[in-house]
Amino acid sequence: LASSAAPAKSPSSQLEVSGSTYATDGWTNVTPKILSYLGANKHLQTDHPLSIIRQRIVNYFYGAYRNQRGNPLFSVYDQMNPVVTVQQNFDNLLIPADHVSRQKSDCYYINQQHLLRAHTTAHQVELISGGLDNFLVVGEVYRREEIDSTHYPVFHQAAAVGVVTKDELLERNPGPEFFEEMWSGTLPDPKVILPSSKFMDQTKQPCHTLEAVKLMEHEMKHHVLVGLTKDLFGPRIKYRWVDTYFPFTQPSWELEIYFKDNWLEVLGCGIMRHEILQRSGVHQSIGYAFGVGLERLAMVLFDVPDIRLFWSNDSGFLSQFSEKDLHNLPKYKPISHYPQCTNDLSFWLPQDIEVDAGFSPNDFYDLVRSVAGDMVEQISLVDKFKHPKTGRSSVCFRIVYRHMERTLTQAEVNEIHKQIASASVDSFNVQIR
Ligand code: FA5
Ligand code: MG
Repeated sequence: LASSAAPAKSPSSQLEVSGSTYATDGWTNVTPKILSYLGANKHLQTDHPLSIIRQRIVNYFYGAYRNQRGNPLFSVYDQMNPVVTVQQNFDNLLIPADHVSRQKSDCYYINQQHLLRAHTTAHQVELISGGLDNFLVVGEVYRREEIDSTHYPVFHQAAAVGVVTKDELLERNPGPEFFEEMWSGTLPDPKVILPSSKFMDQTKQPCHTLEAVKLMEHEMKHHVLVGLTKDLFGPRIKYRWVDTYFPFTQPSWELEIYFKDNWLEVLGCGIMRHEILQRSGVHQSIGYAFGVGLERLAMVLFDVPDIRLFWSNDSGFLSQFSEKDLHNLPKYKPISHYPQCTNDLSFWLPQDIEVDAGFSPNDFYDLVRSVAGDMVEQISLVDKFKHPKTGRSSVCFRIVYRHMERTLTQAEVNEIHKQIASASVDSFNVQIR
């Protein structure tokens, strides 16, 4: 399937990304549009709502957690290079080689070895190996995603790790002898790659006692994360914990917040896989880790209805936020609501190509982003059809156009729609119906 129009390849098959040069290969799927987000640093921009959220999170950690000398326990890293290796983003975190999250259809690869980080957890192992035990990593992450009001291909995360030694945990919770058993006889062999923790006991890892896990779980959920949630949203915020699975934590949970009549997932967390600590040179310790989406928090805190607004340069949006008053934050006032315009696009895929078998909807979404940018509010795959005689597959996408800052004319939408159609023909060799 030819998609020459999409990836950002130069004729020399090299790509320059934040000052370094990378050879492109069959994995390269970053687009110029996506690369244009590098260095935007919305989380560091004065008066930007994402920067306000970052400061609120950092202030909470600085305020609530101090070491014996009274210094902040957590160190903060907010300018790490978003270009990471496959090892950082996946291998170091025990993400199995065949895990879906590694697929080309889900990540932005620079080449087979490098990608734009898909989560800020990608920096976890290098920081622990460097000797840190409590830290936050804040930055933007990149994922090939569907298009709707709560998903965007570039968004921001704060990922954190809190590691305590056996002795520290003992000191905080003096008493029972069960801690002696905490790292008992069944320590994992660090050289053995475990297939996937998905099939293991999700209540705890074999090397941990239930008591140690429960103590860490309580510390993480009810002190650190509920503490943060209430600090941000006030004591009456409605939340719930949902059991989940991550390859790098066990057990694992998600925190959801009730927002606009729906449960909105804001973070993932869990007890760190012991192998990760072991391989980072940390042995007599247990840790928790979490990763929270800044846009999701900002949407709840400021009542921002659409994730695209965080990329708006409109002064009507930005002037509503001020870093001067971090604890008395205004709700977002919609500048105005511009009308939507909906157009369908149907095409025949090439012979023997089907949805998710040679044609990934995420490829189409990237193409739309490259052509139409933020004029598109939503896309959905509304129909799939296989012709009984020719065997060819046809798809229909419904594209909802709405600009955040002005009214689009029907002529303008038709023109962009036509450009999307012809770019699809060029990139995917499809036939418009
Ligand atoms: C992760 O990225 C894990 N690294 C989190 C983690 C860290 C778990 C450490 C355990 C230990 P997930 O893909 O669920 O998990 O993303 C975490 C959060 O990022 C989500 O809860 C959500 O708030 C936010 N998020 C995810 N995808 C998007 C998106 N497309 N747009 C905006 N926010 C998103
Ligand atoms: Mg999730």
